[in-house]
Amino acid sequence: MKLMYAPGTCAIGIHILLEEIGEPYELVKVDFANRAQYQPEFTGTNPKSKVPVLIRDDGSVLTEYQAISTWLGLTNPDKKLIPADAERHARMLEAMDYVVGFMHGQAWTRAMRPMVYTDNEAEHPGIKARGLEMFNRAMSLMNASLGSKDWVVGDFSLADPALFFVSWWADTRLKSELPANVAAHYARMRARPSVQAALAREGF
Ligand SMILES: N[C@@H](CCC(=O)N[C@@H](CS)C(=O)NCC(=O)O)C(=O)O
Repeated sequence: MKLMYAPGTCAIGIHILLEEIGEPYELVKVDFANRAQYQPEFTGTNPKSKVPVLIRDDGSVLTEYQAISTWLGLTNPDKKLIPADAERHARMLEAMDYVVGFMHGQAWTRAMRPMVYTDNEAEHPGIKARGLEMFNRAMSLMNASLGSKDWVVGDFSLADPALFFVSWWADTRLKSELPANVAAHYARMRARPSVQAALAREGF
């Protein structure tokens, strides 16, 4: 298996899951600084120009955090990354959709890449501000739904590395103070050997 990633991106979520699983995998770094994700060598593999990309042993390509993580969870049942219980399984999907789809896909993209929405630079500060507002509000909602649980749905699951990468961005890129329950989750994540290994291998 190969994980195509760029340092500092959401691909760290899949990287963490690969470390949790502990099977051999290769890392392939995509040079975002030189816009390699838009070059034919990369788009031939993923025409969406995004990481993470998982290239499986049969050569087939899987994209999107939720699809990749679900495949990894289902093909490694002994790691118990997907709850057996229907309620927890549904809550895991609910959290992942919110973090990946809304916090990252909508809020973070507005805050960091307003040019995706308009070429009119005069509008960029307003779009960024709206994105940050959406992101911070979503973080508060995640904080409330975490409550006193150690992990998003009780036991560690596919949703935890997703919450980790948005918390990591808030901590290291926004330098913002995480709300208490998310801060405790972030500290728990940072203490996991899988997270430490993934961060180290990406150069952090
Ligand atoms: N929905 C995708 C989002 C992937 C995504 O947006 N990746 C970003 C990095 S965090 C990317 O590759 N951006 C490159 C670009 O847009 O040029 C997922 O969850 O896997």
